[in-house]
Amino acid sequence: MHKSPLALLVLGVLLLGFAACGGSSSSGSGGGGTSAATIHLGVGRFMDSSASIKAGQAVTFDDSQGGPHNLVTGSNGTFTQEAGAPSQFVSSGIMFSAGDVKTITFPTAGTYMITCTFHPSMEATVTVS
Ligand SMILES: [Cu+2]
Repeated sequence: MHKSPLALLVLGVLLLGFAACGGSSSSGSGGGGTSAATIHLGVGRFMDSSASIKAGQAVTFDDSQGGPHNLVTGSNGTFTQEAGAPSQFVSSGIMFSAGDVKTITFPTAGTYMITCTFHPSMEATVTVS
């Protein structure tokens, strides 16, 4: 049994897609939305407390000058399920180590509170119109 040409083509496109995304926070064609705002993470705090984007655009969470963080939707360090929030925001959080830069697409309009399970005083709001 051998792989069909179509399966190989799909695999190739996937590999190219990963290669194109590697190491870069900017998103080009395909896949995620355009990064329209940046929230900088410092040591134990958000350096930007809010961001406003349009549905389908992305927020870049830039921890290049910060420390370890674990972001969830919610407030006061506690995860709260928020309808329409990006699927990456799960109860176990989005882990950041110092130097990480992650771009997250928000597909659905709404106001999303984001906090850090390590630092409950960290709170930021992403408004998606
Ligand atoms: Cu934190």
